[in-house]
Amino acid sequence: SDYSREPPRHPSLQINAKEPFNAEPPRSALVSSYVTPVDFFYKRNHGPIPVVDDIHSYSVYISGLIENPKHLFMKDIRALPKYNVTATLQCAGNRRTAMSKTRTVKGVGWDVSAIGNAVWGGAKLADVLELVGIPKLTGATKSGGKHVEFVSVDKCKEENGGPYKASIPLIQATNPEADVLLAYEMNGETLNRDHGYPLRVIVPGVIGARSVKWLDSINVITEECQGFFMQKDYKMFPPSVNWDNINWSTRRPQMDFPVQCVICSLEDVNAIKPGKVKITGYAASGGGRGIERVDVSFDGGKTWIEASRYQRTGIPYISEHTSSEKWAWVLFEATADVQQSTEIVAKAVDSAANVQPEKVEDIWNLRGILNTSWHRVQVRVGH
Ligand code: MTE
Ligand code: MO
Repeated sequence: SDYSREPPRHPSLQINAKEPFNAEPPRSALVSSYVTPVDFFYKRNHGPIPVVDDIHSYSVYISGLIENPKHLFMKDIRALPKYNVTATLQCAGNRRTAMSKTRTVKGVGWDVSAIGNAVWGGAKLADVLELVGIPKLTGATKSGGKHVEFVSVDKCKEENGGPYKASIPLIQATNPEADVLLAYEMNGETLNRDHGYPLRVIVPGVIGARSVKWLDSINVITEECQGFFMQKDYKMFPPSVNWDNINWSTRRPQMDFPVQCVICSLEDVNAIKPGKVKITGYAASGGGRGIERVDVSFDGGKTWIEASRYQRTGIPYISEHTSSEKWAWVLFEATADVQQSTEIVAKAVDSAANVQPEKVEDIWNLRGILNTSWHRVQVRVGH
């Protein structure tokens, strides 16, 4: 594999793996703006970054169990109505390093920043699929297509040198309200190479693994995609399953991500002066479920206060409010007087009243995915 044509990257990214390139920003970068700047958006790759030289000849081939297979060029996709969707993308492996501390797990180590919030601009997949004769809100095509598979052009060792792929159900793909995009812009700029130039899928509310970058083709198929990343990875197993007794076919591919929150203004261990401490962080839930509440404890979990939440600075967040961005994270803050060394803890509740698990041990799984345990940071107070 060829890593000689990787794009330039911001020097402050923490590199978790060099080839393929996997990196995350410092925690503090995530709470310095509601929309994560492209440079500070985590980069999660499984192979070298593809090079698309000729944008005019670039096309996405849509075929499979449909009546009118078609090559769509960028001009065809840009001719469709353009939507800007603010959506948080989170890798299922976010916070894996912390899970690995209880018992070793397999996978790239991530701190808490394998997540970002961006404004994605592009065409709705539901509109694209209409161009090949699939009406809105279709559960199955006449020839029995029930899933939409996205195939990339990158080369991954897990696929024996083949491309990265994933699928979502056809009913989600053809639902305009699901806001699944073929995105060519990120934060108002042309999508860059790291994030999928010239075109990527964005599946809001779902683990990042299904938002396929560098889209090459779309297949309408009967069963969900049989690729490695759908069938042999990104599945949630109970703590009793290990590499000797694992049976991948017993679990479904993970789709929606669960409720999550993280304190970003502090590192795992901090030295502070006694007095007022303001903490800030992010909270997000999958499936379009808003954040109902973020609880913060300044005494290791004995007592809790409710954090204030916002999506637009200065405007309080109300999860059922029509103007709230349902696919996007909320930022939160809480302040307390801290006079002695303690542990600060945060946990969120989503609009379906889902809560985060207290202990990472209870959700430990061999692939180290979906660590959503209460987030804890230690502060040592020096007088
Ligand atoms: N698409 C392709 N083609 N190749 C990949 O390696 N990684 C996936 C997904 N789409 C991947 C991909 C994973 S696991 C995640 S979390 C997101 O892209 C990361 O997107 P980002 O690098 O834009 O943050
Ligand atoms: Mo991921």
